[in-house]
Amino acid sequence: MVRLHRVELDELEMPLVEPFETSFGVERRRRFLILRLESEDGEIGLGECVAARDPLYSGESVTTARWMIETYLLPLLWRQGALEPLVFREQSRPWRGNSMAKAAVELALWDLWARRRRQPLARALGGHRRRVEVGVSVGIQPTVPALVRRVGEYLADGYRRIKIKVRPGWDQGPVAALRKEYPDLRLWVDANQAYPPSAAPTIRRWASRYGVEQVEQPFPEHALAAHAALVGGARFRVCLDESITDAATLEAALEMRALTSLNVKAGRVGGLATGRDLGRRAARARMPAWIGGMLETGIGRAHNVALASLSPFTFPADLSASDRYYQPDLVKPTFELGPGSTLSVPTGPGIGVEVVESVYRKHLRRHREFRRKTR
Ligand code: OSB
Ligand code: MG
Repeated sequence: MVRLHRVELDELEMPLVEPFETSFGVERRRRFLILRLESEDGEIGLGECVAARDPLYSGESVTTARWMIETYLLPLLWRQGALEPLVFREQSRPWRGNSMAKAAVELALWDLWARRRRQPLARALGGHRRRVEVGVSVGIQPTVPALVRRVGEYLADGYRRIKIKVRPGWDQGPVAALRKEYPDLRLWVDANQAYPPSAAPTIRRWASRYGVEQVEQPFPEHALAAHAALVGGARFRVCLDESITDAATLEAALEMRALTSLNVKAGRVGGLATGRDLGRRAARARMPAWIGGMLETGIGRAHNVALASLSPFTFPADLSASDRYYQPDLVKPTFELGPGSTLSVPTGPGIGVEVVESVYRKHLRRHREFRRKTR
């Protein structure tokens, strides 16, 4: 395979359409890295890094991801020459953690790999769906009536599955109000680890009473036993997000029956190949899996939509239309909500979307370029 010619590692900051509040904080503007690889034959590959400005969702941040990419991962690409995503995954495996940094590189390699074959990324990954079912993840709102109104707007837009962020003090009230206003609503909640294991009985009570279909990551990342205890006898699904970082953590959680639904994010698990593998493992265990989101721009969204086109991912994804996050988005064409609460899977080569240079330049905060050393 051809060698790497040039790399750009950019830091951008983009305002979200509205603030996104979770149990771990509020994001108003998102800071993130975009990696652009260029091969010697002039093909490119794009990857978005989902590490946030601060290490709140996981231990990684924009700064640690930049350091990891510059110090360990790029030297690997220059050395190995072969720009194969699966080779990269094996060669970067000895370095622990840093999954979001690894994923950014792996995503860019997949895009490059698929573009060089003139193949849509979805097909390169083995996906078959032309449209993927999606929902919307709604942040904590200032008041319950504001939440009910916001959800009503998303339903009017055509979203058919709503996930709300919860935390102690923002759970029962909001869920009860939504159930009262929208009796048929397909409702999920996500706590991002905000509850102590002792909260299990109260969570069970309100989730059952108000017909919550799925409770995502109520307890801390390593509290698998607490999640298993909640699974026992629950009428709702218990979904793991932060707890599952690789095949080993998924197998351990399956063994313990600590989950009944799996959120897969390429960034959290180190890339698309591992995300696909986790989906297959879930399917083998007859466990529904679905693709989560990290407020990506159209670049990361395109990778996520491609992954969501694979058969194990049967539950609606946390991948909403571009205008739910950024206006305008970084890419063309943008992602639009289609019939049946779906996004269509791009059919062009690679991720199938192109960067809008004017938007990109407007939000660019830091630019670094690396080239192959000529001798
Ligand atoms: O836990 O799923 C999460 C966003 C940032 C960090 C963590 C999470 C989320 C979301 C947003 O829920 C999903 C999306 O991108 O729409
Ligand atoms: Mg989550």
